[in-house]
Amino acid sequence: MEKTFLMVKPDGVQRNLIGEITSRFEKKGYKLAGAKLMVISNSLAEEHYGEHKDKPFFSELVEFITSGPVFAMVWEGENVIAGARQMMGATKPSDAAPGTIRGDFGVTVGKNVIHGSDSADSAKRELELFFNSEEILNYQKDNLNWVY
Ligand code: RTP
Ligand code: MG
Repeated sequence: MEKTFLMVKPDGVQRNLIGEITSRFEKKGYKLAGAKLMVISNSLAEEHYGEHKDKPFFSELVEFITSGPVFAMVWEGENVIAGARQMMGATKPSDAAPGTIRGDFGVTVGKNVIHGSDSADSAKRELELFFNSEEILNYQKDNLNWVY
């Protein structure tokens, strides 16, 4: 089954949104396969956001994402990579539709509450960066028979 990497950013953790956000993905019918509260090191942040290293906001982005705990998660489901991106909403909260996470909880682009992998390649890369294979669990959830 497809997997993606999602992360409640430091602003979402501070604003008590871990429960709200995980609840949305659970209710959708995706399966949580791994999760941890962690502080991202500078080198991990620079690697994770490497595609943006030449952008003017890069240093601000690294500073923000390392500024406090994040809640890193592995979610599993059919088309979960694209589906989770839809549930997150547009990068800029001002463009994000109501009903999406960024649309409902974000105000500025710099503090937009959640990260999600944007393609199969980035999901694979980011999952390997953040999780060991033992931290990604393979287990049965019988209620998923009512999703699929
Ligand atoms: P993310 O990687 O965090 O899930 O966000 P995304 O795919 O929706 O957006 P991306 O283009 O990958 O940008 C990564 C993060 O950089 C910050 N950003 N700031 N100041 C700016 O114009 C600007 N543009 C992007 C955002 O926090 C964005 O989530
Ligand atoms: Mg991105």
